[in-house]
Amino acid sequence: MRKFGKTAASVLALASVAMAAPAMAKHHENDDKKMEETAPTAQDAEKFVAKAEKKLFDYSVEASKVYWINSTYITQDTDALAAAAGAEGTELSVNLALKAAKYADVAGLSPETKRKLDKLRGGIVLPAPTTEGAATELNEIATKLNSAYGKGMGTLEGKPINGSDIEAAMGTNRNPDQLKEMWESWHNQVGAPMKDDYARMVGIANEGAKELGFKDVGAMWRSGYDMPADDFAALTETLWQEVKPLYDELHCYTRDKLNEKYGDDVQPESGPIRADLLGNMWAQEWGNIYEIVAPEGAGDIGFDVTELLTEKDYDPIKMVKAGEGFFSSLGFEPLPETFYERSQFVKPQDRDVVCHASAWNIDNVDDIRIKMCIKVNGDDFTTIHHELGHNYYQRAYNQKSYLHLDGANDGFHEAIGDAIALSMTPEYLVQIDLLDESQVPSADKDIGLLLRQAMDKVAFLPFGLLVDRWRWGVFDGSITPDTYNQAWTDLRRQYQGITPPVDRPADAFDPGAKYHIPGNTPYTRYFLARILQFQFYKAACDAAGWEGPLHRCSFYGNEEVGKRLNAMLEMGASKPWPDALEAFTGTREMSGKALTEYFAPLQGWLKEQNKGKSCGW
Ligand code: X8Z
Ligand code: ZN
Repeated sequence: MRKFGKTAASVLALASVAMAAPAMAKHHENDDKKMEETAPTAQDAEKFVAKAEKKLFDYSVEASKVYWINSTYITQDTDALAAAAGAEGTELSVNLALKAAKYADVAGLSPETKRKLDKLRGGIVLPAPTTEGAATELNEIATKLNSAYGKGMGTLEGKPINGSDIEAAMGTNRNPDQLKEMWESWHNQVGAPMKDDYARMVGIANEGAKELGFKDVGAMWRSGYDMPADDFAALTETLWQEVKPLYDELHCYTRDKLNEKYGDDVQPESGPIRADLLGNMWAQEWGNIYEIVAPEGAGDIGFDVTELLTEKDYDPIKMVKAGEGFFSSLGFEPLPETFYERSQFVKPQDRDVVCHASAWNIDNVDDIRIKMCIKVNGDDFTTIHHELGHNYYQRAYNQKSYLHLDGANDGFHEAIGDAIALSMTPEYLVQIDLLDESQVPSADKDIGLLLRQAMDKVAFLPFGLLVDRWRWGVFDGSITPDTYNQAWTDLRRQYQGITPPVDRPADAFDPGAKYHIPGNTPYTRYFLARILQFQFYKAACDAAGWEGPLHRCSFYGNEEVGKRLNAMLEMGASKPWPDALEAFTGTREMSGKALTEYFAPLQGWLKEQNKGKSCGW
């Protein structure tokens, strides 16, 4: 089932789990006896893995359907069904993880079996301890939090406004009082009520992680990257330091423009940026306020994707078809009919759903779907490509065995569609008839094009990092319920240089207002993806023989690139991620170099603009 960007169900990183029927329980007992009587052999381990994969596969197909229904029709009943399916899955996956640990040191294991045992042991997003009732309580809380987010409302001018509408309004509204109202109401109404449940959930999951031999859940999450967990944490820091100078320049320049527009009372000249002014509820991507920062002349890029979509009468389906068209141009098979029949493209009017976008693989074969509440705007056009990247990845590796039905690491899975979307250059928009040839910005607008991209891509980097810096702290106990909110606000200030538009009350729980916290979706994957997508894009452009400035490259229609990409995708999780990276890019290192190279002309320009200003916060 593996859902990307999904939730409640995401209690298992292993999409699946359970099936505990009595016959099977008996079988486990026999296995256990055997292990006690005679030392297990490598062959026993292989047999165990094969059986585990079958159980997980079967469970995942059933559970995915339950989760799908819950996410697209939130009621008490579907919550109960999802929590029950989740509990079954937790029990199955924990049971298998405990057994996998016993096989880990068996002599003569093949690298493949060893790798699968590691995945069984470490691949659970939220484990529960084997204590009676723990899996049930954990899943009831996780389902409740996920659904609470789906049902969440804020206010605008005193009137209720739902999640997808408020998200879009934060992108277009320029009235600082209304922005503040939306920001504050969303954080108070959605986040705050979750705090106690969240704390309880963390306690249970940590107990589960300890039973499986991990220090805490965060250590378990960090163990999934083909390297020691501490090295992985260090790697994320190294990557951040590579790109931080670029972020700092962008922050300085943007703050200045906001100060010019709104004045000192709304956005002071120094210090952090007010979080609600950046065109996004979480200040995670700033592209929506491009018009505020666009430099005269060079910044006048002459088009805006939202406007183009509207002018050309795009509707949600037409947007999805355009996304599919890109993949088809690379030689990928068309999406199955069932994709169009079964996906949720727009928000149903008559019921609560989880609007946060996700990509689903229901049957681990070809029943792939997206779940979105698409609006006709540039953000959702990009998100469609992002989600389709997940679906094409899922389909490319569907021949693999269950424990290899995944990305090389989770950052890869998040990066594929984004790498495609980087190829949506003005020239590409002409090719698909969204833009007229006469509107293609000339080379003297390059800074504008780069700045527009940086507002989304570079601005995201510190946010991508801090969400799990916060969660790692929560799981290791250095952040406690008393300090949940202050620690979140402090990290937002430290990494992003932003500040809430209003003082936060003592009972606030602002992290809960970001989907992935109640949805229990690990977030470091998006930080990695922001870096990796530039590595993928550059490799694709090199393979296409592109010689101009990197940001003008589009590999649309290049089947050679498609073949190479597919070679990486079809590996799934069968090899350590450096092997997959090497297959497509020729390097075994994740590195910020491709990203900084892409933005190099902009970085020089920003430095120039910021001369004499006191940057930082
Ligand atoms: O959650 C997502 C996707 C689903 S996997 C829409 N993203 C992150 C977010 O929205 O916070 C994509 C970019 C970052
Ligand atoms: Zn995603």
